[in-house]
Amino acid sequence: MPTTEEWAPIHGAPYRPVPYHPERMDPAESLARAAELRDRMQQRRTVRQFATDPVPEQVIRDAIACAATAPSGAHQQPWTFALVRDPEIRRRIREAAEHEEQISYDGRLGEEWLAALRPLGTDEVKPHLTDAPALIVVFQQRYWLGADGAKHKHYYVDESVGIAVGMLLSALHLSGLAALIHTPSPMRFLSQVLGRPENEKAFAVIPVGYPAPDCQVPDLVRKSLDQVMVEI
Ligand code: IYR
Repeated sequence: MPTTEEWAPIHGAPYRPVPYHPERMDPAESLARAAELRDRMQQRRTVRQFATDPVPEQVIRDAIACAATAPSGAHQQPWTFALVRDPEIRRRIREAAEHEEQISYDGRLGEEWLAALRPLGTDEVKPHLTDAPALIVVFQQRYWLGADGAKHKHYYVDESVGIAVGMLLSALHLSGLAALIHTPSPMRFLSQVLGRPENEKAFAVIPVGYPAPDCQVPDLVRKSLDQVMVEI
């Protein structure tokens, strides 16, 4: 488990700012880039049917590096991204996830939740966990351990990890890879299967790969800009 020295050189240190002067982008270029990013992000779809083809591993590493630039509460960076490629470990994750999902879809979720999921076509069978060539299991670090073994709180952990995962999904998509946020519930088995320390709690399992040749997605419509934005 990380100690003060290993991860938190700024903890308790005085404020010592450094200059930050990024070159200002020409507004015309800003406009063009924003429009292009908007259109490319509009094409992102959550994929549940993956090809088993391998993906360039460095793309995944770079996407995780992008995610790890996310802002976080008190800059504590309370995340761990476990990259899982081993087929046997993926098989065990699938087995445990499908066990929990079976109970969920058999009634644990409740009628209202099941009705909300119906148009998405999800069920307890999770082939993506073994078909996709890689899984990124994201853990949130609820606290950190000081050199003396004392537990220290992390701040805004849900928000910080949520932002990092958003950046991860964007980076993967813009690098040409498909992904899925999978949240089997409860997720405790992930800590056991992956041997993670007790300060870490699983946040999501993200299969990453290429869509299968016969991949299908639900026919969803996104809210328009004026449905999601208010100008005040
Ligand atoms: N975790 C389950 C159920 C599920 C819940 C929501 I909210 C979704 O948007 C999709 C699925 C599953 O992974 O099937």
